[in-house]
Amino acid sequence: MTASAAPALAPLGPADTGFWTDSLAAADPEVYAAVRHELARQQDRIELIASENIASRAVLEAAGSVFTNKYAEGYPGKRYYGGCDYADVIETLAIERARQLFGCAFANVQPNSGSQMNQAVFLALLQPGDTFMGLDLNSGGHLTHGSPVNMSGKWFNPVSYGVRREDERIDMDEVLAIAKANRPKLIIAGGTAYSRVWDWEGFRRVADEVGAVLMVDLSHIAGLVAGGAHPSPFPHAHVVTTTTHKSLRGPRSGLILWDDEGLTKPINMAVFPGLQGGPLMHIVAAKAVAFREALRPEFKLYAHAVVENARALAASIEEHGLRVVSGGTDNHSMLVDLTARSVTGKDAEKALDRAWLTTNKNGIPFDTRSPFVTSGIRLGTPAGTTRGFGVAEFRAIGRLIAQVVDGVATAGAGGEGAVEESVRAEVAGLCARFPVYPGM
Ligand code: DSN
Repeated sequence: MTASAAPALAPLGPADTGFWTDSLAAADPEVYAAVRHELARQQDRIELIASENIASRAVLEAAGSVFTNKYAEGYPGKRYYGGCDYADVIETLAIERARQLFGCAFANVQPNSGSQMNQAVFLALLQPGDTFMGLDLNSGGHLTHGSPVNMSGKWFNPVSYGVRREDERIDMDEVLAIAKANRPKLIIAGGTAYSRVWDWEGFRRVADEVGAVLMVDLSHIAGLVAGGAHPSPFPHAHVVTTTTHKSLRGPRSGLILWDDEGLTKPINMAVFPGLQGGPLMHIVAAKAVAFREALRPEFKLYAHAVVENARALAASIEEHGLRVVSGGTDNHSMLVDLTARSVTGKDAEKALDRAWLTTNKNGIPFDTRSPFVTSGIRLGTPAGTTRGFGVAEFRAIGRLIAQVVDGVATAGAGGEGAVEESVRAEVAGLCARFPVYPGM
């Protein structure tokens, strides 16, 4: 195209474009509309996905702050960019608060996500091809703990432990036997769908027995540990990774914690420059805010309420005839086995969605169905507890879930419209009584 044929462009500049002044609504009505709809979805439906929560307005504000604009490669006091004064302030606050919250000596607050925090530990402590152990995905593990489709399973040599068939709990004797047979360099404890108390001390004994590093992926239960509602992995774990947006109720992100100074250089070097470039400083700011919130005494009450509510939900589900894997829960989450109802996780998730109960289909231990179909659903109480639901509300939610699932069992995948409509009305009533982001 010749210069003379170029279309006339409006001059770029604040006065003409509204660059500095336009709200999202004015600048981009389509994205704005989707954000409003998402807000309404969170306000009007009950969130039961065990890995989700409802962050405070302060966390959202920090995550949407001008730190979005800042490059701060490096670490506080040692950056590769100028102008990092305030980036240093927030990163130092986040580190100090994380250390205080989890009672450990060191923290790296830069991992952008759960996957990257785990990759960073692998990069710091393993060589490609090294053997490591993790909980099998089908027993409640995580993709990054050795799934064959994940980098952890492609570039390393994963060996899995599972749960016992009889009681669907981890068998520490089996963990020891597998470790002895395979001599892993690293053992991961922690998962995404295991609802019982983790025996950190037992895992450390196994790790010591075979000379392995013990890594705890605390993601799901970090908030419970921070609030004293689940035993802490310290001093047993050599390194702890955790996302910050699940029971911890912060922004979507990752965090690495450890005690031994000898791990500091390898871990920090692995996060930057090994794996990541500039940290997301707006998210680091939001992490600092979330950690401050979690240090408050109210957070202990929250963490204990999450567990009490999960127990009430599990009991209600069982009273209404559905089976909870392992017979109950000690934490924030549970798997519901739908096999006896001949309902798949996929159909149940869809029916519950129609009734405004948001869940996810999930494989159960020894599931014979594919991960896209599954025989179960996973439920969690962190988000509902944040909005103020207590035992009575979660008992009611257990009844509503059973009604919807029974509708699918009776009428097929399409469910029973009338049942789903009446459940939706009850959900609307509960949501109205416990508002989320009022006035937003
Ligand atoms: N996808 C998350 C979960 O739902 O548990 C874990 O990364």
